[in-house]
Amino acid sequence: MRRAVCPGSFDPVTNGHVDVITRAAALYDELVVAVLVNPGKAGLFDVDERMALLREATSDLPGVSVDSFSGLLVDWCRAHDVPVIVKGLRAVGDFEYELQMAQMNRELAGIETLFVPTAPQVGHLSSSLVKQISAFGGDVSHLVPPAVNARLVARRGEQGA
Ligand code: COD
Repeated sequence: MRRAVCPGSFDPVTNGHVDVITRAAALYDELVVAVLVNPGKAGLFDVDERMALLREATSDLPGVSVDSFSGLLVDWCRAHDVPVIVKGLRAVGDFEYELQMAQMNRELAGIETLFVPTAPQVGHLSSSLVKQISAFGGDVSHLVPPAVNARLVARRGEQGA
């Protein structure tokens, strides 16, 4: 059984994340999408909501499940017997930091990292840009899964924007 994890903040999940998850899911029998619980950084959506949106966005992908983790990713990998981390690579800027983390995660626990190069049509996408555009009333429906777009629009309404 080949198993891997796609970790991230996913605040919220974008079409760029879905692309990487979809392609990783085709390579492994089981793929866990793991959301970082970061007590030092409040996101727009809490972890339960991020997980619910991820479940909705990946519901048609066989072998994909959603979990959360706190602390070191390699500790989660060891505890769940998952030997591979899959990351998406957007630009050279991503690469330097991602390479450093990949090397450190291998040194810490022998966990390998597989990089999936972004699809050109979603390479410019990030959760932060999506949140910024949406906060100022821009349309992000073509950048995120439908449930995420609905939540972002509802959030804007709740905040009276
Ligand atoms: N196209 C392709 N890939 C994309 C796109 C896109 N448009 N957008 C995002 N991605 C990829 C990212 O490259 C990343 O691989 C993944 O999707 C998740 O992205 P984010 O932005 O939601 O998540 P990050 O980058 O904030 O997540 C960072 C981690 C949580 C993975 C990392 O900080 C971590 O592992 N933290 C736990 C502590 C730890 O173990 N640290 C490492 C010590 S060596």
